[in-house]
Amino acid sequence: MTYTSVNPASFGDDIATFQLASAAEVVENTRIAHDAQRGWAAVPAPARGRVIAQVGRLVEANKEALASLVSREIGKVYAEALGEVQEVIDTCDFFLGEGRRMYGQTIPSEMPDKQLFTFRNPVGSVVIITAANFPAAVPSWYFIPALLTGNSVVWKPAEQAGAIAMAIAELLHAGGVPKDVLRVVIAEGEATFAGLEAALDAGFVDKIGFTGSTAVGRKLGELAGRHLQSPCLELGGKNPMVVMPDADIDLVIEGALFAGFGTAGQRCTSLGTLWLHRSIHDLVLSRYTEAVSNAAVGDPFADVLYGPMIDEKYLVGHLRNLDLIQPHHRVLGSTGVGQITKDNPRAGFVGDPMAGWFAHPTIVAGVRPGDALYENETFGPLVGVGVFDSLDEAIDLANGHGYGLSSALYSNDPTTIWRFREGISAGMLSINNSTSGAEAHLPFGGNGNSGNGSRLSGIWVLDQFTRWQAMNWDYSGKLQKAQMDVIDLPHDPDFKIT
Ligand code: UN1
Repeated sequence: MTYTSVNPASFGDDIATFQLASAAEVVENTRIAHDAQRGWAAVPAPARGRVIAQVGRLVEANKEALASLVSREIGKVYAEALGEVQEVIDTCDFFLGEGRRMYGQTIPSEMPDKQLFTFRNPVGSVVIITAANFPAAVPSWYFIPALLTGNSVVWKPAEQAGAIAMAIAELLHAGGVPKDVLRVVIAEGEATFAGLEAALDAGFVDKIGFTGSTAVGRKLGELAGRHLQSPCLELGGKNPMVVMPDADIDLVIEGALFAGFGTAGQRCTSLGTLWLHRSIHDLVLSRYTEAVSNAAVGDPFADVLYGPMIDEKYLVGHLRNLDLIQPHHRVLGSTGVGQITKDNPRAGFVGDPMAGWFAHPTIVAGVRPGDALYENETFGPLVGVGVFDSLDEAIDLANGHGYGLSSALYSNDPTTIWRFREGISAGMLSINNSTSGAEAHLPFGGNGNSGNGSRLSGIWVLDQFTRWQAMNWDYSGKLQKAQMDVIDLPHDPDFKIT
């Protein structure tokens, strides 16, 4: 079976055709990577760090080419695609030095002539499964630290982004990562799952990393759990943005526009619901509606807020979410709802709407708990708007759906900011900034329906791809027994100052 990825903004522009791997081929790839892992782990970590440095420089030298492939294959606006590639470079830059750190500790023993140590060991062979919306940056959050710490990697990218994955694999191999240590396998979900299950049974996989939907994350979590493994799961979000009466409204509009509709809302960090204090609700809603109505949508290589949906499947998902709109809601933000076509046009559209999978931006006002739109991630150009009266209520609304990835607060009051920080259940919060756009060296990840508490990026991801090993070294020449050969120095427990 083959799959052809097609430019979602320009039908007829076929990007690449791939042979889809069977479950058996998935297993075979994990076997090869598993067999190669020990050799890779034997390369000194600073030398692996140099490979990461070489990869970073190659990605930098190919930045425009890779970004334009990202724009062509998944329709991401070119300026954002450049940012996405920059995130790969930043990740390489962060980890190239980690090869010379990867610190362990020396710890005093409770006994004489004995010393204690810790070491970080690679977990082994890793399978990573990534989504189409961040086809370069998010995978690099996995494979760069995984490779640096001595793991081998089998990467299953989304098939919609297959050419991007192939290009990145070539850059990794050109940078010095051995071919058996980093393997790309393109397969459908079912074959991937079946292959992964068999590979785990065969002992070829030591860790699963997954970025994608909460539903698939649950299945992978169950599978990993049966093998006593803790996967790295980065799942959906219903990211709230809370606007207090003292907020800078210009900043709110700019932030909510980018957070809600940048990348056509197809980020796991995209704005889900904009919560407005009652005293400013009508003003902000009308200004937001105006900004969204006037935003340019269309050709991702033009100066637009967003381009097409990643592919037809994502557009269909968005159309299905529009069915969740209820009679008590108000729909705003465009000259139509649903797919942008000749007959359902978007004022000011840039390019030919019939050439791609484009969707109108949709604001749904009047969202409240109990609505399907309150509870479900929508992953498309749809933003809910709701109202609150107090900060405590806003925090409850922001947490109440059970997702906990990203969040934002617009306020300049320190007490409000600290109360929000303490109360919000999300793994990430932005103050006076978009819910999206996390920097590549802060811990990235969520809680509740958004993940199992694992964190990517920065020093925190090291705990995903290494395991602590504890060593004790006794050079006393006799068997000293911990907790039994206790050293008691003489003391006087009844002593009092007279
Ligand atoms: C994602 O959508 O899976 O914080 C990741 C951001 C990006 C990453 C998003 N740096 O919006």
